[in-house]
Amino acid sequence: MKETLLKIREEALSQIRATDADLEAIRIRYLGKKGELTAVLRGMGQLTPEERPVVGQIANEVREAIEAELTARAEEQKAAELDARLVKEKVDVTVPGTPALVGHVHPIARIQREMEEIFIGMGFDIVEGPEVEYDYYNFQALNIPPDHPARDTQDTFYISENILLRTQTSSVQARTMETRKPPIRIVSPGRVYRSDAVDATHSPLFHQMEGLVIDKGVTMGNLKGALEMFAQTMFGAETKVRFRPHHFPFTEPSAEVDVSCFACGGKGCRLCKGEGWIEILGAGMVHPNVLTMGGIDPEEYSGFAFGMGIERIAMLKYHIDDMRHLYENDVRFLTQF
Ligand code: 2U9
Repeated sequence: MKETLLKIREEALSQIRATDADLEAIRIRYLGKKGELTAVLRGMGQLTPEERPVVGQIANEVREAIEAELTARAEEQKAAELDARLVKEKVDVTVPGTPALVGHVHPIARIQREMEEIFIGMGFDIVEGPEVEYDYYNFQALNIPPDHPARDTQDTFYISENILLRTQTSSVQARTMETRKPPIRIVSPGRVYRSDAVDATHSPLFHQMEGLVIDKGVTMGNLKGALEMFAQTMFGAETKVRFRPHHFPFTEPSAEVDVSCFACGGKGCRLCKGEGWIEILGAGMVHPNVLTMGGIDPEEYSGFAFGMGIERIAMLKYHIDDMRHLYENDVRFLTQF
């Protein structure tokens, strides 16, 4: 019986130590209710009283040895499994990641912000208003009555008899005159609409920034100073400003305003078409009729106004030769800014 026990121990231990040992199966095989060691213990009744404690002790030692080996191997197997998992699930943190594509501000929005910053620096407020507008604020309040020829040159999208898509952001300024008291110093950036065919310099939707200053004693000199400051900040400190007489219904006197060519310094080049000057905006002193319609006494107050196309400024500054690039949203174009 002693030999049987020692043989069981030897067999069990060698099975436990085998590489792919199924420890639970081995435990059941030797220590389970119907296991080999249990069978030997059951047969101990046949032993003499002297043999019983000796064999009993050996049997206990064998059981303890098998149990200890099972526990040790179980620990080993667990550690080996963990090692294998760690190798399998290893993450190489040095592998380059997938770069996230970062968008950026559209050139029109960028120039608009730049323009806003310049005017904010001069004490202007930014005021916005509706794109669907009354005929009154878009035309009549700006000294363009229903039969005025200036309406013909602004091919307008009408929604109804007296509602339209605004053709200029001056409508915002006409509204502001009714709601604010002078001094007024505002610029109104935003989308405007004209029923124009698309080409390199025209689009039925474009962006404007119009400015309005009303106070006591405002002069054309103030207008020129403000526009000079704007032009020099936008195009460079050497930039000169030139006024040419013009006509607008909402200003009197009126002027078209040129800046000296910032590409050639005024000598004449491709950008300024050999002129040395580039037209960038229209301006003038607010017409007394416009002040009166806005509820402001032209005897007490005077003002200047100006208007410019944001696309035009962006195209000049970035040397963009076709306005359509600004609307097509081709990333090969947009990523250049
Ligand atoms: C009020 C009174 C007068 C705004 C002005 C212009 C001259 C002008 C155009 C330039 C090119 C628009 O983008 S464009 O098509 N604008 O030439 N705008 S004076 O005059 C005003 C505005 C508001 C109450």
